[in-house]
Amino acid sequence: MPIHPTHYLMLRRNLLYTAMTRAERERAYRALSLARALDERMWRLARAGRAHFAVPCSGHEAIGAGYALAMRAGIDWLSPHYRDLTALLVLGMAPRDVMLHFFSRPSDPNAAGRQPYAHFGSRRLHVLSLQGPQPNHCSHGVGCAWGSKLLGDGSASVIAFGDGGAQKGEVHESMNIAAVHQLPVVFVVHRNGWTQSVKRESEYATDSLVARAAGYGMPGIAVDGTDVEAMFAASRSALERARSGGGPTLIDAQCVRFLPNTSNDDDTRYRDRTALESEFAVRDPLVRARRLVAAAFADAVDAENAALAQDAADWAEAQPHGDAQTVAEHAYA
Ligand SMILES: Cc1ncc(C[n+]2csc(CCOP(=O)(O)OP(=O)(O)O)c2C)c(N)n1
Repeated sequence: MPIHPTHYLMLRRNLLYTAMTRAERERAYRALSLARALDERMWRLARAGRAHFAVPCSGHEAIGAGYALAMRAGIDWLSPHYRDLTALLVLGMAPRDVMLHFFSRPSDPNAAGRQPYAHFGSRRLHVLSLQGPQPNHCSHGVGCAWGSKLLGDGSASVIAFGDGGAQKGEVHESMNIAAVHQLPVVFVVHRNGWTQSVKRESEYATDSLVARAAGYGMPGIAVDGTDVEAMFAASRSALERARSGGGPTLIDAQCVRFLPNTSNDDDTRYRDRTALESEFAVRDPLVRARRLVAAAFADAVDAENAALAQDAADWAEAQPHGDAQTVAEHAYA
């Protein structure tokens, strides 16, 4: 058998993996519902001109929830994709902190109000700072995983990026060096089939990206990224492999980007919203996750999260703006 056979696993509920416990399902639903409530509120606020930039995660929620639930918060490390709000929430970011970042207030714990929304980062939560140029954080994440190996501290890293970003040399170099040094890392591609307004066919010539794993000598797992249980199972097995010295894995998580690329984008100019809405009706990760919990529980959580999102937005918007005199703080030069 080759050293690192690529496994093409199409994970199906109750087939190849142990399902989540009831507590894990409820935790997952809570996170997906909170991410959706915050996402929708940010979208409306940006559209209303109350904040300058929103980066929606609608349709991507189950991917980040899957790996964040399988990570050990404060021990493992995340180099997030910018649609990773759910992962941040699971790892412990409070809704008010998300909104401080969204409103670019100086008390924003992600970027001290210096970066547009979705440039996540938290030393406390072990989330590496996300850079504007995509996906530069991949090599930073590999450096972090290399550090874990050198220290022998048993921590693992998750590095997430989009399928457009996956066409950059940065990802090739990151996956190659992670495999060469058998680093404790899980690469996750959020494969929504779009790079802003550019469709998949113009970015890469294959239906999926999982086969690339074999080229680096690591296993690849293809998973339905709108199924939080499948995402959790894939992440858990890849993280266990990383922690036990087995080296890196690539997870190809297919999903639907339901909203435009950002609040600066108008996707009606390049895709058919009616077809998208039909697809999302069956592939909305929140609707799918609802089936994993009791209806009364889901209703109560949704109501609680709507109130949390409103409180977080109202509170953060009322926080003081930055002082122009401090603009150069946190800059190296
Ligand atoms: C180097 C670089 N080029 C272009 C951009 C502008 N940009 C921001 S998001 C984005 C789309 C990236 O698509 P993908 O990686 O597939 O992730 P998705 O948005 O689909 O989740 C682009 C081109 C950027 N941030 N960095």
